[in-house]
Amino acid sequence: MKEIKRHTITAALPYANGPLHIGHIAGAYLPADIHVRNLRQRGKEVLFICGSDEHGAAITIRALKEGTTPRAIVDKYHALMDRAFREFGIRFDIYDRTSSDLHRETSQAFFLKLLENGAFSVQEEQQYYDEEAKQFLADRYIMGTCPTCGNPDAYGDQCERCGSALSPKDLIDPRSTLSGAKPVLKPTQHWYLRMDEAQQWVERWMNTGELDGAMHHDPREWKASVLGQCNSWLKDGLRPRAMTRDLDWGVPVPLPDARGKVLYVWLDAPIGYISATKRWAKDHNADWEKWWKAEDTRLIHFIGKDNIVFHAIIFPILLKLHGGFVLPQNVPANEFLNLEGRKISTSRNWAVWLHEYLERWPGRQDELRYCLGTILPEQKDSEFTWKDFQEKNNNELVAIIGNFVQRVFVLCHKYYGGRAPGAGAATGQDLALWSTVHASAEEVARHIDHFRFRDALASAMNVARAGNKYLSDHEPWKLEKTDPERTRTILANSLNVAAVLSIVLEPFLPHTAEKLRRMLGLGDLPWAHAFRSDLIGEGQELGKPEHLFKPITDAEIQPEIDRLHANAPQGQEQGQQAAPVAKSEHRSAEAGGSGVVSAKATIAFDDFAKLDLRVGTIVAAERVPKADKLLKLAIDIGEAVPRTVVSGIAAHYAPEQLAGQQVVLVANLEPRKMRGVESQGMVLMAEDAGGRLVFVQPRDAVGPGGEVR
Ligand code: B3M
Ligand code: ZN
Repeated sequence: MKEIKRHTITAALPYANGPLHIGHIAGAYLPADIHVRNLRQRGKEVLFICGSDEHGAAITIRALKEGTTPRAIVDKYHALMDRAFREFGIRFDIYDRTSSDLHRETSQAFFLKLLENGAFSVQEEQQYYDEEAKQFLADRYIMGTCPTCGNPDAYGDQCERCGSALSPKDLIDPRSTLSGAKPVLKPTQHWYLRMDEAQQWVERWMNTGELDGAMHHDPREWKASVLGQCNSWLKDGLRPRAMTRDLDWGVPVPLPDARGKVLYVWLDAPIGYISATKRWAKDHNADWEKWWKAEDTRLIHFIGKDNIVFHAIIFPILLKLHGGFVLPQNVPANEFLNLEGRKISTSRNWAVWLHEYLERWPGRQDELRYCLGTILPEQKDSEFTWKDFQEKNNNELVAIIGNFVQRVFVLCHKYYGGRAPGAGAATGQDLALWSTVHASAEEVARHIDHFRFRDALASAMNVARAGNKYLSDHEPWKLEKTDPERTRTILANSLNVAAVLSIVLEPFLPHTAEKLRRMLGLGDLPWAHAFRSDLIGEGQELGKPEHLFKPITDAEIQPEIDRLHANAPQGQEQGQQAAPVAKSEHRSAEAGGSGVVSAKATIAFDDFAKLDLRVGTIVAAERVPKADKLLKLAIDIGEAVPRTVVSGIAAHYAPEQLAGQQVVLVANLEPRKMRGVESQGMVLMAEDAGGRLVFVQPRDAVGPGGEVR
């Protein structure tokens, strides 16, 4: 692997169809900002890229719902997010947007190069068309009766009542959500990315780090959760994926025979990182290409877990098929942040919106940065509560950092007129102090390099803990009377610990670090200075003591908790856990939601007890003619004749893969005809964040007919 000369750091482009919430910040943006700030402290060449993702069906649907235009929606939320990021201290080099002309040109040129390189196969398919609205209908624009549970308002891609993955053609009595008319099937063609042809090299690259015969990266540095999700996709086999859509909002497909078609949002959005770089380079009269094409560039994508396969499989395939681009050295995706015991849900307003926090807690960005920094969902989902926010502010920020700095400054003003004292000869305790402080600074850097930002923040706090303990152990406020000389040394050391603290806090609490530097009369210091103990010279004039943090009272925090519950819709106000269901809203990756698990009304145990759930074994499977998402399964549940079940899994499994697969069957569901086949039950499937369906099955084999309860 070549010596790295520069770092291109991207953070997922948030959909411009709603405001940012703390889940977005903990998922991708705060980790990225910490990483970038520390790289800059170390003098590295860094470009930090982000922007609004302004295409995709979610935005057009929201515009329809609000009776406005996609342009009005994206303009509103792009401005809101840009301002919120800036105020919160997420310091991108550029926060761009994908509805720009430069992005359109960049994406279209990228598409044409892919076409030229043979990256696509063109496939014709029958798709629903609304003759009144005169447009083809994306899945979410079609509603109808769910073939599985009879829900009359199922969507073309999913039934939200029973969770079935559907395709528009499975719906009974489909209707267009645009005009209400019955849509007709018309032929349409789409350009499919030949992902299947990339299977081999992606597998090797992902698991050995090898690319084109050379070591590209060390896969041991990738998170197990990221490798796990990618490998489960690879195990199923990469399949061609449509890279164009029949939509009128997006980047037009630059081909004469593709009128009315746009690039699939997950094709154009990642290219948004490149067009943003070009925009930045134009504005700074710089070269954009070295940030994406030079082999000594390190590319890192910060994202949430519902974006993994798009950044670790699909975008690398696009970059490689285009040619000339570097591939990501790492994709350190975070898991999800929950809120007060429930999944954050934009649709249910169960969120702490960043712009609202900034309005209600002015000047207290770092209190939220700190609390989120201590609960980043790096290895598993984590939880934000307002009580925890209050306690961490009071017991850590105020009691450790605030207390330490305040005492040093008050004493230096009291004894030395606000000027730094000089240190005398160091004792063993002084040396022990500095060894702890410098070791903690070393740990901060090491943890950051491994994307362990929670640990890095804890190590940075250890610098303040060490200073606080040193003061408490030596009690200079008493010692001054009997040993002024020793007191001078203690306070000189303490001031210099505060100076090191201003360096190690910078990546996490930049507003506090800046205040501290101002109080100490320091400018920006390079990272290397964190390993010194002489940053504040004798006689240096000190700023006035400032309270870096204020305690938060119950009276201040309770309204936040009340507001959250007041905004939660009926059925959730008791704060009970939303009923966990197998399907996560994987559409967040496409529809700009927030990766929530759809919550359902609470049911009585007796309702559940009516279900007859049985373990079964698939003994035969075949496709259902003219239904590209349905398979007909023969499932043995210990009865004389295997059950016939029609299941919407054809896009996820080939029939020949399924013989012997154990499943859980809802065995007492009313039989239902689907495409002329009577289905005698339903197979339970779980959907992962990447949208893949996996079988719910017993961990160990269970004989057919085994009851599930
Ligand atoms: N907007 C998905 C999301 O907001 C998508 C990320 C694009 S990054 C190129 O979750
Ligand atoms: Zn249904």
